[in-house]
Amino acid sequence: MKTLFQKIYDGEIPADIIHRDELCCAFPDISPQAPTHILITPRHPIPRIGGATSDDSATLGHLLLVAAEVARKVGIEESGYRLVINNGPHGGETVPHLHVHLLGGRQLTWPPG
Ligand code: DGP
Repeated sequence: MKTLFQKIYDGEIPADIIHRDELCCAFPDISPQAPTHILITPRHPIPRIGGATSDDSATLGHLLLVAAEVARKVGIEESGYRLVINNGPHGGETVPHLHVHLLGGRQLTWPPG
């Protein structure tokens, strides 16, 4: 069965795709926590970063490079941004298909809540 984010990659659930390639896609989060809040997610589901293996190395590296490329594309490179991966219940993970949150467009605080 396809995950939610596989359905978005395949166009079965609508999203404004900002970037798509053979390994991943990027689209706005449905519940934005910042003026810019974009998810970058692999085409093939890795449930969470804690379950990734060395076979996923290239995909994981690619996700980070695409996140930086998308940040440039949407114009938050200069002002700054944050990349987040939530893992497990205490980490705030709600969708069990690995994704990188790209957050920006406002001053982000530290530590995160
Ligand atoms: P996390 O809590 O880290 O697992 O992040 C999951 C994110 O996915 C959450 O910020 C909301 C977002 N989300 C959930 N359902 C949808 C959807 O159908 N479309 C989009 N664009 N985002 C979704």
